[in-house]
Amino acid sequence: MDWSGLTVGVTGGAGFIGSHLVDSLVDCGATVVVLDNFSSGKADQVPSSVRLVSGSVVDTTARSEALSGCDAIFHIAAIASVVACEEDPEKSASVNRDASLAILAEASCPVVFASSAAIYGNPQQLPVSESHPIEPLSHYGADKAAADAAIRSLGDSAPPAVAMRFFNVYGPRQDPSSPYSGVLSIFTTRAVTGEPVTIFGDGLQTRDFIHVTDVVDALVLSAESLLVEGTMSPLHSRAFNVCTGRPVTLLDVVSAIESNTGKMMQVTHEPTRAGDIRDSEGDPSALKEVLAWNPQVELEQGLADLLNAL
Ligand code: UD2
Repeated sequence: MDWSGLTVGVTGGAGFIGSHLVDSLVDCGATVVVLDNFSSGKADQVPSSVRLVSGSVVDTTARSEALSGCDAIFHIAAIASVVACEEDPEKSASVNRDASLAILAEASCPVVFASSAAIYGNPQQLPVSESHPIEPLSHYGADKAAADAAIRSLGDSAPPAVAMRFFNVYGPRQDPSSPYSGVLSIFTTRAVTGEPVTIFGDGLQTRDFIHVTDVVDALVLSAESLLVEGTMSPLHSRAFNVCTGRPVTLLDVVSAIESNTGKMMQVTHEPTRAGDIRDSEGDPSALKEVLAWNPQVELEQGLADLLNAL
């Protein structure tokens, strides 16, 4: 779709997922406004043509400055670390839940919300489809679940909105520097520097890794559906998994990195992290039914691209 003439607000647009989304929207011709407080985002990840509003999503004035008058809003900003949210549940509630509910209440245009697989808690069956019970194990999951539920309870008089439940997103610009960074950003960086990696547990836990470009495609296509069809869109007032349905073990990940670099990684094992989910595998079929979307990036290719860029 040609987005020329449309003004689009992206919260968290300077961060890992948000900045890739902004690049894509700019390529589609949109005029983009980013609201980011740079707690984890970086201004140099945002194209210079984009208006940057520096502020938090909890700040009513900053929200209004960035988002009022927009034709569509992508609400991506969050405290994305489960551990950080456990350490400061009040902050998680205010950023991840209350600000999201406020954005929904204030919006007069389509809203695409970044929800999370964390809302499901420990899977009761695999793959996890959208009808799986919502039983978050963490404050992060519970706060995302509150906004996800608010979207699913919207009626047809509300502006169109959808919740997109991200599984393990990876790709360029994911910060490897914290112990709670995405495992692929840590492992690829260390494979290149030759530093050892730690596997928590036996390495047979599985994750459904999805490349950030496939996530961005899902976000843009979902917004297009809401813009064109409004509340008649099959996405309105619903939630969808954003995943590949192709889980891999951490040991598979290490092997894939080793065959790419031709070097053995130094791997040590430590006990399983508290609260770690053993297996995660999403069912992407609902999103594939409503959008012309199919994840394109195979894990081997995504890892190769990451390693080449380092
Ligand atoms: C992901 C999300 C989190 C939340 C959660 C929901 C990321 C970065 N985090 O957490 O926000 O949505 O899913 O279930 O996407 N691991 C190691 N060594 C390391 C780092 C990690 O063995 O150095 C393990 C870790 O114990 C886990 C797996 O790798 O078993 C994936 O860890 P992660 O932090 O990348 O993501 P996850 O699934 O805990």
